[in-house]
Amino acid sequence: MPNDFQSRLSQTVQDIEQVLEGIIAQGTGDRTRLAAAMRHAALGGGKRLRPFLLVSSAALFGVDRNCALRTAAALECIHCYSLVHDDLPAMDDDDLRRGRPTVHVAFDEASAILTGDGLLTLGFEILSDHATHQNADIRCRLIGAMARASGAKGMIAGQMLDIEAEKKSLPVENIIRMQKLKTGALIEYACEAGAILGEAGIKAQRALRAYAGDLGLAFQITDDLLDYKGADDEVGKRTGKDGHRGKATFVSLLGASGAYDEAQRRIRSALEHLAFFDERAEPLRQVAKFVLGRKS
Ligand code: GRG
Repeated sequence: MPNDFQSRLSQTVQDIEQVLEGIIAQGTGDRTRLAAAMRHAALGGGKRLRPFLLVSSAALFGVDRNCALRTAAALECIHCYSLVHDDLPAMDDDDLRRGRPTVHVAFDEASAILTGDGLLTLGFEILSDHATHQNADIRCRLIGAMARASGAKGMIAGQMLDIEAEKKSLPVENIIRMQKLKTGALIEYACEAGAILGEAGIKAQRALRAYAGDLGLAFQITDDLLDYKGADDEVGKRTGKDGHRGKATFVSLLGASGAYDEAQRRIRSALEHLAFFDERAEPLRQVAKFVLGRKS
């Protein structure tokens, strides 16, 4: 593995692309319209931040990289499904994602719903596969944790709170609660899955959970900041939407500089939680700094 952060990240981007290509071809029969839409949604774009967090967490415990990459591909399928459904007219009604037309624009609305459904179920199929981990107990733990993170007590609950919050003014504690579910749950899963694969001890699990909790919030704050001051072509999606919709965000509550200060505070705290680990946690330290300075 290369040593510096950018090379490590690009290596993971390439590896995940390859694993996803194979899995989508295998899982769909390849030449169908559904396969084309799933490829559009999941391949050739995105920062692959969650996969990077997962393989970097797993590497702390010397987990086989192929197992980590397959688990990371499952997580990315679930993340991509959430983006496809979030972009639908009934949700955020977006026409641009990862610098390309969203799935319902490039295909049609019904295809986008099915594409999301296909990616969601494919994610769980990958986790249940013997090739992901030979130990059935570990596979069950990965599946249970994924269901909790992505389901009605995790990401979906966060999305519902987000929809209900439109045009309301919310105290910062409620925004934190909503964002911990909507965005944080999958980021926390990335680190939790690394610990499950590595059969980590309780102290390591706690340290990783606390790190991921702070990182998830910092990630959401930088997302709000990009929406506030980023440009569509640089960010790869429509910006300025939160203000337009009157959404309560970290920026609307704290102002841009207050929000940035809060993101910095969260990143400092995330780094403190990593003090438990040795130099093998360096990629996790670097990704925390990357989140603070990200431009997309
Ligand atoms: C299941 C409909 C449904 C929604 C779930 C995750 C989510 C809720 C909606 C996604 C919309 C969104 C913009 C959320 C804010 C933060 C976030 C998840 C941004 C996108 O993640 P990145 O920046 O995207 O990691 P890439 O394209 O790099 O993978």
